Amino acid sequence: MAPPTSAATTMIAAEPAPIGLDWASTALLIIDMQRDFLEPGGFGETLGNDVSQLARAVPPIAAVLAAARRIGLPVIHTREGHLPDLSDAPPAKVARGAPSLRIGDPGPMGRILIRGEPGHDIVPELYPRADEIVIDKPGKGAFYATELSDVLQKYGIETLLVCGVTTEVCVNTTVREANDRGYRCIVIADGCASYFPEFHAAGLAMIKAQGGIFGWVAESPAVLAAMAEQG
Ligand code: C5J
Repeated sequence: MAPPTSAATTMIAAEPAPIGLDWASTALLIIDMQRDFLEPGGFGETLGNDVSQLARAVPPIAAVLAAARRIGLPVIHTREGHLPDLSDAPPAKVARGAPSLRIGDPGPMGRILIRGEPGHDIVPELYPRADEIVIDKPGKGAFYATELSDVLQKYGIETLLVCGVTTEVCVNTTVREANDRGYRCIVIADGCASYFPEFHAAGLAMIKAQGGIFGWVAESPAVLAAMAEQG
């Protein structure tokens, strides 16, 4: 994929303030839109969550993904999961809580949160194209124990459009990691979701508080409007 070459600055309506970006140094980062989190029988449901809460993020992400593909933005999908032998799964993570099935146990979509299993895959509506980047991550943050930093450097990325699930866990952790590494994150509010609507709201509020302590928050129509200016 070839990123756009224009160095023009586009403004996006966002909170706490509008933000200008250069599409040539911007990527779309889609966090963990996996069947294990969104569909019944996966990791999310084993933890007792109502997985239907996450479906609302799919249409906004699909719209932004289509626009990103149209304007040639680098697209990066992440997947949380572990190696089949669980060698990258901290015992403290596997043992945590009282789930109906633990990480690695067989479930209706294969072994829970294990790479290569059907549940670990990305939902069909947002399925990565062959030329898009897929980062497998063992943790909540997309930078921990992954090649994401190298990928962003390779593409000369300075700004990330971030969406996915869940707002307060993997999206928030990744945005905080990115912020500490010098990236500007624009979080697409309606392109994120949580099993807990109040945590979704709090997760976004934390990012944009204090003048944008971790980044910016924008709605997908504002992002799409800015992308439409590009082509
Ligand atoms: C969680 C995630 N919630 N992708 N993972 O365990 O947010």
